[in-house]
Amino acid sequence: MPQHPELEAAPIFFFLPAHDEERTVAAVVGRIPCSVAGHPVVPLVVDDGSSDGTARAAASAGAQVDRFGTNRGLGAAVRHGLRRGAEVGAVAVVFCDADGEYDPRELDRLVAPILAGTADYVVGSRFAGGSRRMLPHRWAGNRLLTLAVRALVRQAVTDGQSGYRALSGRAAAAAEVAHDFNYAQVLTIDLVAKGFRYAEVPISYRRRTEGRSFVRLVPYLREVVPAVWRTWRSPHLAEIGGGAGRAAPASSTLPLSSAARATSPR
Ligand SMILES: Nc1nc2c(ncn2[C@@H]2O[C@H](COP(=O)(O)OP(=O)(O)OP(=O)(O)O)[C@@H](O)[C@H]2O)c(=O)[nH]1
Ligand SMILES: [Mg+2]
Repeated sequence: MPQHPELEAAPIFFFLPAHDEERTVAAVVGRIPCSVAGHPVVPLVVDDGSSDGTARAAASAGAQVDRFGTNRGLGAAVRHGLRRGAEVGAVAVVFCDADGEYDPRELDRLVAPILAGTADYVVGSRFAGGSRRMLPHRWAGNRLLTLAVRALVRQAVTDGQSGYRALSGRAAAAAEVAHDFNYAQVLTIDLVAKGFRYAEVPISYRRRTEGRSFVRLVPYLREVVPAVWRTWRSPHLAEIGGGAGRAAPASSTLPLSSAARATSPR
């Protein structure tokens, strides 16, 4: 028997994509638990070409920092974080925004279905536990895109744009983020089409009070709609059960229809 079994356990890798978040990033890092269910938690900040002191603030709060020389976009930052988590052999790879909207202290909720072996991809839903305070136009945009993702993946998605998610190590290794701009919709389509089991857990949410949001409706839709279409039509996904017009093979904790089949992840 090892004397300190927690030191033997595979880590949970928790990264924050961050662009110009020097005012909030240290507090978010500071809320990341040191361990969950005996798994040490490794914090990383992916500094996406910030022009402020984000990297310094993150490092002083105790996170590793990977820094892009230029701003590549949120999708690129998340792709990088997922790859880093897969490389270290993490049992789960988790990420949330660096702006303080999500609470890293709820990490145990996010990883519980993965550690229990009942899901491979867990999204923290701001709506699963009742509606949250969100600006009306953001709420409307969220609903619209959530319904679109829900229709494509045929899972009971309630928050398609959540910025708080957890993936099993295998899901993180297999995930492909189709564009650099963001990940929200394409990551879900990619993983569900590959047969990874989807689940949601309720999370808390408070609106950003510092820094600057990168969401602007027209540029957002201009980037996201073609990327969603490309991901959904991908011949690669079609080969493995996803792709246009095919039923997603993954199961859900909240099945939309009894037709949803449960399959093992690849
Ligand atoms: N603005 C921006 N954010 C990025 C980029 N790369 C990484 N991020 C980080 O991605 C996370 C999500 O960005 P947000 O602007 O908060 O997006 P959002 O949460 O959908 O929008 P808000 O609700 O207004 O905060 C934050 O932690 C950002 O710092 C980028 O290229 N631009
Ligand atoms: Mg945010």
